[in-house]
Amino acid sequence: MRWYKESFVYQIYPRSFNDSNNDGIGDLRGIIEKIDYLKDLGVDVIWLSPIYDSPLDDYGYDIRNYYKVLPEYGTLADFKELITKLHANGIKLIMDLVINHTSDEHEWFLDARKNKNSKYRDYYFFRDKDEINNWTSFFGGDAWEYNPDTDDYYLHLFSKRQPDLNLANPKVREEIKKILRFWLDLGVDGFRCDVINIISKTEGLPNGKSILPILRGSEHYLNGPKIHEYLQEFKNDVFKDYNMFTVGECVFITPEIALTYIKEGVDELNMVFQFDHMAADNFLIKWFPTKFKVRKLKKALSKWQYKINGKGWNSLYFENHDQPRSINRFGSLKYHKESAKMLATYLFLQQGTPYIYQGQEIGMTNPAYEDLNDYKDIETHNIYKFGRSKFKFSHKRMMRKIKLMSRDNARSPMQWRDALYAGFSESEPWLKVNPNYKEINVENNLKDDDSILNYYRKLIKFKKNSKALIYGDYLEHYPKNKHFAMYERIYNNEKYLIVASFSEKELKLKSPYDLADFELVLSNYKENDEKLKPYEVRVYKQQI
Ligand code: ISL
Ligand code: CA
Repeated sequence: MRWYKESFVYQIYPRSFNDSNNDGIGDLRGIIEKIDYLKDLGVDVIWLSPIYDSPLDDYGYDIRNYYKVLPEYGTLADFKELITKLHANGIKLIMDLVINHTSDEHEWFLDARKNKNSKYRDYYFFRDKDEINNWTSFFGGDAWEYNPDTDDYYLHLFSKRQPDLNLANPKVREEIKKILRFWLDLGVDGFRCDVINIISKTEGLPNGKSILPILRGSEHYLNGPKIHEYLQEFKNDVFKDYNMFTVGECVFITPEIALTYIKEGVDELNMVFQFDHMAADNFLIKWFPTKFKVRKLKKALSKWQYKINGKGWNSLYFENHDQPRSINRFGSLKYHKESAKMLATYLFLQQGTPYIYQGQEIGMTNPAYEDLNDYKDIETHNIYKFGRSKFKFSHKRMMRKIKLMSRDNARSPMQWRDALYAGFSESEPWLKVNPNYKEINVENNLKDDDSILNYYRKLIKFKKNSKALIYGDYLEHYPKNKHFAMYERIYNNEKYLIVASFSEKELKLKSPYDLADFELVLSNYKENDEKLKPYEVRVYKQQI
């Protein structure tokens, strides 16, 4: 059974979720304390961002030891307790799998960088000065770093403390399979595979064609030559023996290429995280805002709905640990509650598995720190340096950008209640809490029947109770309209019609059908009339 199709996934960024021992850092026991909260929300699967031992250059996406839990987060025993308790409550757990690179403190790399004869040398890409290429790193700058010990260079597509693994080496793939089995045998129910479509690089590492300093070389690693071979190997040697699923983070992917991974029958991955809709407000480029974001958002999501339907399965997300909060991007601070509910309904009732990122269910917003030093994310600091030095942008201008786009917007501590540090910890957290925690927090949401959290609970039940909303076909109406979205989901004798306003103004409610033939079954407003109120969403149902 492809159980993931009927599941809601909740992503936890462990460092910022809940701190059980008051050292200012979230931890595994902190998650254990909140299992009831997760159960009441109604989610089926937890995706844990990396909890492995790491020097935290990229907050865990730089792994030092794949078999060990970062001591700040707890122990393997805590992990076992967490998974046992989650399972006892009917919640599954998927781990983050980061295999494009390790930390520069991983024992393989420490040994490899020391001498050319190391047995781990071919685990990475070391090259002499005259052999290196012109590729650039996702985090800005050159993708090669000098290694004084052997007087040569190594490849890193992310930070220089994240050397790329050479998966063309069968020994590396054997190590990965060992890691996969280790966690699966502990009971893990699947993996979110970090930047999985860049793990195969063209042999010989040729120069990239781009003249721009971003993504140069990408034609030699995006969906690289041996990617299918590697994923098939992982599937045949490991995955097929477990009742699990994978979701692959795939950068710069199209639905056509996605299907080469996720098509049912191929099943190299079960879903991908695509980025088309994340580019709707030009955040991928992150420099130039756009006036057409609603239309672009709708277009991107519809494209994936149509092209994947019947062949594979979509993932549905607006937020994760890399993205600013969705209310700031596509909703409204003025209509905070309304827009949070609208966004959830509009997205999650499409075909695919919904992913909720911690805090999204209470409408958390970007913290927008004033001081550059309050940002801890390496990408944020690199972008700042890049903008200042390459484009000569002013400090003020760069701070404006960072407040909008920093990945730390998603990483500020979870807001549990109106108490010091938002109830996340009793000590100063590793990253500042958003000052709006006094209003926006879980406790307030629990008290208010009409809260975002209570709406999420209702919405989750609502979707899970309907085969049409899970499996139904998708048909969009008025795709060009830039103020509202409308689509239907059809399955057997049921039809749902969803209309969602992205406007602060009242809108005329258009419809291709006579709505008198429908029943209104869900909305974020108590009263609904001929006009759509600001950020109003409505779900209509019809038996056909
Ligand atoms: O986050 C991004 C945009 O702000 C992307 O460029 C991001 O780096 C890319 O999507 C890959 O992300 C994943 O791998 C990175 C890690 O830093 C991210 O947190 C992770 O989600 C390297 O492991
Ligand atoms: Ca802690």
